[in-house]
Amino acid sequence: MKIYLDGQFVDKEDAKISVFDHGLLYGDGIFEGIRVYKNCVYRLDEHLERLEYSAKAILLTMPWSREELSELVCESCRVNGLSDGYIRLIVTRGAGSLGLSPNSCPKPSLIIIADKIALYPPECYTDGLSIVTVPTRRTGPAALNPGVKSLNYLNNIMAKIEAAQAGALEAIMLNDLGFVAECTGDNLFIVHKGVIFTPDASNGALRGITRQAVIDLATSQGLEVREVNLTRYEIWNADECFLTGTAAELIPVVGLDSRTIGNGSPGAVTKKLHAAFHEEVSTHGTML
Ligand code: PXG
Repeated sequence: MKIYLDGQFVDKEDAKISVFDHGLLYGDGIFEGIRVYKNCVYRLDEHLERLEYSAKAILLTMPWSREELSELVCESCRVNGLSDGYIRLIVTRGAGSLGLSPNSCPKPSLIIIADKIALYPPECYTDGLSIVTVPTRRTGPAALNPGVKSLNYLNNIMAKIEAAQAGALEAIMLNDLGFVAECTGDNLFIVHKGVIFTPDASNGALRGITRQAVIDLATSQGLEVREVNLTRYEIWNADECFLTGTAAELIPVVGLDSRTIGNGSPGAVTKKLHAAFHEEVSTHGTML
């Protein structure tokens, strides 16, 4: 495996960064998780746009153009012979001195890993997940805006640990007001009486690329999608529930907090959107 690191492709064993990198010292940096399907990088432009937004939010000036980053992502797949897989693009603040100020970091680092990913066992996609709501809340926009895909995921990692302690593979995170924000690495949708609902981004949900793809697909199929405030109550009483994310793709949820959702198996709308999503990913994207 070859990793792109600051201007060159190096062996995995040689892909090393400084212990003074503020990405390591403070989680100061940003990233994107991107998928490639059948030699097409799915919605690459949207991922790079979100990366630029994250960079702007944390006042990190990226010296690479959108076109350069796009080419490097594609080149990383080509170099590794990866036609189907997962790309992790990371921009760290770079090496500096001890102390929080990014002013000591003159040069951000760019890392691109092109690899495979399997987030959940295959049977979870056919049977659905049973998940839990955890105590750790999603950070509010006045702290670290959840729209920033930063290298500091401790908030979500705490929630993931709490999920595991409760015997679940994923967790619902609420915001400080008690509304549903999202899961630790996925956005959440429910279906109720034929209408699709998802937490509005203002509730602390990342504007997921997969979330938007599913909204677009549902709308184009004549389904109504509403971005709203949701509580656990609406999810417990939904007919269907599913999660979306680049790594997770689209996965059904059939239980939450010991309540069965719908009839306890993946619903018709979920299955329809799952099929439409897989149809779309194999036909939309930037060719390698
Ligand atoms: N919410 C959060 C907090 C995320 O990190 C998503 C939603 C889904 O967004 P996209 O754009 O991918 O549809 C993400 C992104 C993992 C992992 O290993 C998952 C993500 C990021 C980093 C790691 O599970 N998902």
